[in-house]
Amino acid sequence: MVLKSLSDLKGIVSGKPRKKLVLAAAHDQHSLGAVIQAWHDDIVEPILIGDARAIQNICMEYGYNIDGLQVIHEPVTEMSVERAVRMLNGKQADVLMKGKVGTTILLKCVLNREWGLRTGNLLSHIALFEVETYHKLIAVTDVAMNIAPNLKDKIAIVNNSVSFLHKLGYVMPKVAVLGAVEMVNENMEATLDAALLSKMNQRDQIKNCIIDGPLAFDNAISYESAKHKGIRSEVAGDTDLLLMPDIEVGNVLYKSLVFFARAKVASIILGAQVPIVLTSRSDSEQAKYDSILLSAAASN
Ligand code: COD
Repeated sequence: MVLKSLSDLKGIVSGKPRKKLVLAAAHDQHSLGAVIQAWHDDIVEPILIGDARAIQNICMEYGYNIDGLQVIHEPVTEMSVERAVRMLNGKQADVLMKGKVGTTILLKCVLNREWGLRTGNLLSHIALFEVETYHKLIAVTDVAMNIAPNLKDKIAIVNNSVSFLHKLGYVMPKVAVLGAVEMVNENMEATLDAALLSKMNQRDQIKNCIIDGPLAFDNAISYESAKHKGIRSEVAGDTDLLLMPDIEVGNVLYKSLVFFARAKVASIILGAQVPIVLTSRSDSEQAKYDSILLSAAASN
């Protein structure tokens, strides 16, 4: 199966039981709007942790009805995140969502050794983009958590992403490992890692996907461009997942797709005890709603 638009995610979650979602630092209008919509659509049952007065004020201003929802008053941001994470660690809910709090604060709580959401695996971020100029959704990893992944980290990131894509119905996702060029250049580490990942895939050391790399961005997403350069590849021009060399490249691509190409996006953290909805504070309410859908699709 191949997904063409983020609204296809609704088909995947429909009929599944509602997920209990904890919104940490819930006093944020876009996050509240998205969560309440997902509640009305029977996708989640939210628990709001944050500044209760600020939450009430936002709801009054925007006409959100939260009667019947559990609201836990915790005005100190760090404490509201800690309470949310502890609740998930205690298996009292299924999904964590970031509200009005910085990414680093949230991730550090998630990684807390005592009460965090570690599993022993590497945690990684995945974003799914709907871009008008591409024939299907395209996933990008890691644009928000792992800063400079080494080869071992990249293997874990691919495995996290591939398992997740299987949950969405992909059988053999096509993975392009990006570099600045499509040839191995001994001075460009990203191309060396890409070649190793491809070979590991050929030898079945990384399974259930087709990996090719290094590929430059143009030949990863354009069949014409790959053909023009004489690249023979099952992945080129038909990529499902782009593996980024590092967070800077990933984050710039993310923002370029959203701001220049007006792409729609949904994103979550994988590999923790539960899926974590982690969108940028500048992301739209729609992006937050679609990310909630994605977390429900990822949740067991
Ligand atoms: N998965 C599992 N464990 C991890 C991971 C991971 N991805 N990252 C770190 N750990 C573990 C380490 O093994 C170690 O035990 C502990 O956590 C601390 O590791 P450090 O010292 O490398 O990490 P921190 O705590 O300084 O930072 C972890 C962050 C995730 C906060 C850091 O990597 C980070 O800031 N990432 C980028 C976040 C960001 O700014 N994104 C912006 C884009 S919107």
